[in-house]
Amino acid sequence: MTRYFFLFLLLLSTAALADDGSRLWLNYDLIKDAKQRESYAPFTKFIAVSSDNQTLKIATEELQTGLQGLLGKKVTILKTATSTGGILLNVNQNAPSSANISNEGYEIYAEKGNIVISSKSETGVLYGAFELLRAIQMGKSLAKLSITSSPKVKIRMLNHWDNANGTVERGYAGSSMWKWNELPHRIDPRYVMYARANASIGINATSINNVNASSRFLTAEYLEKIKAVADVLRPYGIKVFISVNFRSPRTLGGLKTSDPLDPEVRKWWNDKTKEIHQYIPDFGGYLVKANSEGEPGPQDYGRTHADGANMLAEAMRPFSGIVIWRAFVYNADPNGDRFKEGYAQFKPLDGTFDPKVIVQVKNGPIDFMPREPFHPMFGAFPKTTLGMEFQITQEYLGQSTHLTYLAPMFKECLDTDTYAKGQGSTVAKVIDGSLYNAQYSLMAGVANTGSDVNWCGHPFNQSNWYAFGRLAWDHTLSSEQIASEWIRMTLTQTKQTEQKISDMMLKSHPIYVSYTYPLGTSHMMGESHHYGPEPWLAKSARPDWTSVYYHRADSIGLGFDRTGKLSNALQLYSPEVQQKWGNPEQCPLDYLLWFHHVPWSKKLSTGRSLWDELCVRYYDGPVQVGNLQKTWESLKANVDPEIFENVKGRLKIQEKEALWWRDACVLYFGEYSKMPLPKPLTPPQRTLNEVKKLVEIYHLR
Ligand code: GCW
Repeated sequence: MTRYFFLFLLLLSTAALADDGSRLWLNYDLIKDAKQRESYAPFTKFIAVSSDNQTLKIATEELQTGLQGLLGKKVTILKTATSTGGILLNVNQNAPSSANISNEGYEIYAEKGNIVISSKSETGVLYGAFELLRAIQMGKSLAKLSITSSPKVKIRMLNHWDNANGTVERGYAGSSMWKWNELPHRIDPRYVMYARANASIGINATSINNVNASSRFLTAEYLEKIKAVADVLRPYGIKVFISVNFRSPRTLGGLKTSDPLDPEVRKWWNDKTKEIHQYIPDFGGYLVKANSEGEPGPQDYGRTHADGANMLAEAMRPFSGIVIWRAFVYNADPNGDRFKEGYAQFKPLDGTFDPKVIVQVKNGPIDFMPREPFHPMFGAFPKTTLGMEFQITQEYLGQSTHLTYLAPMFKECLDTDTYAKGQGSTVAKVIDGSLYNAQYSLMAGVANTGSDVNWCGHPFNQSNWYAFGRLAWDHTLSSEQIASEWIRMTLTQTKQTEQKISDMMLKSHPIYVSYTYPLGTSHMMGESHHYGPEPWLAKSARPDWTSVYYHRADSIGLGFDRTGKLSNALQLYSPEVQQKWGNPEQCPLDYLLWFHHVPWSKKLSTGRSLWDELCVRYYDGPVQVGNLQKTWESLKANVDPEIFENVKGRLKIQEKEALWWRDACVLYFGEYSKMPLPKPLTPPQRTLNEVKKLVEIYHLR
C-alpha cells in the first residue's frame, strides 16, 4: 500500500514538473518564495465586482485562477467589498486620471488598503487584471502600486494565414488552430485559451483566414462558423476580421465582373457586408491582398487600389468596421527593383483613400527578411493611414528550428527615424497615428499559432507572439523588459536563470543574421519553402524570386547598388536617411549591401575587407549557436525538463543548419571573390556541390 502511495506521489510530482507549453505565459505556477507570497496576502483577501458583465466575469475569474496558482489560495469573489484588503474592479468614466487614458486603458492603484483596477471599459478592466497578475509575477510590491497604461496603437491585430482545409501558409506549428469542420457546433477549448492569451497582451483584433483568400469564407455556411468564433472572442475584447478574395462577386455572386466601379459589384459588396453584420454585429472589417502574387484585384479591371479599397469602405460605411488594404505588391519586371514597387504603385494614391481604409505595409520593402531597412512608404504618405505588418511566424527567420527572439528586430524598425516631419519622426510615430493625427492606427502581426500542443512549435517562438502584443500596446517597452516578463511568466522565477535566458534571447537575432544574411544581404533562401540557403538560385518563375537578383555577386563585389546606377531606390527616403545610408563609407554595416555594391577587397570600418568580414560573420554565427547550447545546458536543473529537452534538440538542429548556411554562402561567394578565408578560419569540410545536394534532399521531402 505504502509503496503504491509513494509511486502515486512520484507520478504526481513528475506530472507537475512536465510542462508541455500549452499554457503559454499564463501558467501561474506557484510563487516559490513564501515571503513573497505572504506579501500579497493583505491585498488578495477577496475580489469585488458589482456587475454581471461577461468581460468583468472573465477578468474576475482570471484573477481568481491566477492568484490560486501563484499564491496557492482560493480568493473569494464578492459583489461589494465588505472589508478592506481586496481587489476592486471598477468600470468608471471618472477615474482619477481618466483624461489621460483611452477607453481601453486602465489604472491600477493602492487605495485605502485595497487594490483598485479601474477603466472606462470592461475590456480595460480585463487588461488591468492581466497587468496586476503580471506585476505579481514580476515580484512587484502592491503596497504602493500605481500603474496607468493606455495602448499606443488602436488596432492590435493578428493575421492568420490559415486555410479552410486546415493548412497554414507559412505555419510551422502544425495545422490550423481553427477547426472549420467542427464549427459552429463544437467550440474547441483552445479558442478560449487563445482569447485569454491575446487579451493578456492587449491584442484586440484577429483576421481568421489567409490573405490568399478563398471566397468560401464569405458563404453563409462559413459566416455561421466565423460567428461562433467571434462569439467566443468578443468578451475578451477581440474583433474578428475576414480576409476577402476580390473576385468574390464573380465566384460567389455569379456576377460577370468584380470591377469595383460596376454598380452591381458595389451592391453585391454592400449586401454581403450587411449580411455579415447579421452574424457578427461588431464585425472588425476586411483585410485584402489584391493584385499581389497572382491574387485578383481592381487592376484586373483597369482600376486602382484606391478604387478597390474605397468600394469596400463604402460598403462598410453604415458600420463600425474598416478596410485594411495590403501594400505588398510587386510586378515581375526584370529591369525594375522590387524594393520600389509598393511605393511606386501607392504613392500617386496618397490622399485618395476613404478615411475608413488603412493601408497595411510590411516593415521592410522586400518581404520580412531577417533584417530590412524600414519600408520607404513609412513617412511618405501624410494623407493615408498606414498600418504596420510584422511577421511573427518565422518564414525567413529559422521557422521552428532556430531560436530567434524578434522584439529587437521589431523595435529596430519602429525606432528608426523617417525624418518625414523633421528629426524624431520615427516609424512608430507614423503607425501609432501621432505623426499625422490619424483617426485609426494599426499594428498587425502574421500569427505563428498552430495545432501544436505548445501553439508555436519552438518553445521560444511563443515569446514572439508575446513580444508582438506588448509592442503593439506600447512600442516604447524595451526588448529586455519584454523578454524578462515572458521568461518569468513562462520559464523560471529565478533571477539568475532569467538573466541567462534573457541573454540568449537578446543575442539570438544578431546570431541568426550573422550566419544567414550578414552585412545587409537578403533573400537567398531555398526556393518556395524558404528554408535553408540557396544563394545560387538563378532561375525561377520570376527574376525577383531568385537569389542572384538580390545579392548581385560578381567578380568585383557583392550587394545591390540602390544609390542611382542600378536602382535609385534610396531616393524614396528623406534626405537625412539618404545621407545616413547613401555613402558606403558611412552606411551602417548592417544595411551596407542593401544599398551598395561593395568590392570584395574594400576595407570596411572594422578594418577587414568585405570578403574577410563576410567570412568572419558566417563563421561566428555557428560558434555563437554553440554558446547558446552551452548556456542552455547549464540551465538543465533550472527549467522544466520537457521544455529543456525540446529546446536542446532544436538548438542542435540550429547548429547543424547554421553550418549549412555558413558553408553554402562561403563556398558560393568564394567562387566570385576568389579570395582565401581569412586566418585562422579553416575551409568547410564539404564542397559546394555537396552543400547544393542538401537543398535537393530538402526539395524531395
Ligand atoms: O512572404 C510571402 C510569402 C507568401 C505570402 C506573401 C504575402 C500569404 O512567401 O506565402 O502569402 O508573402 O505576404 O502575401
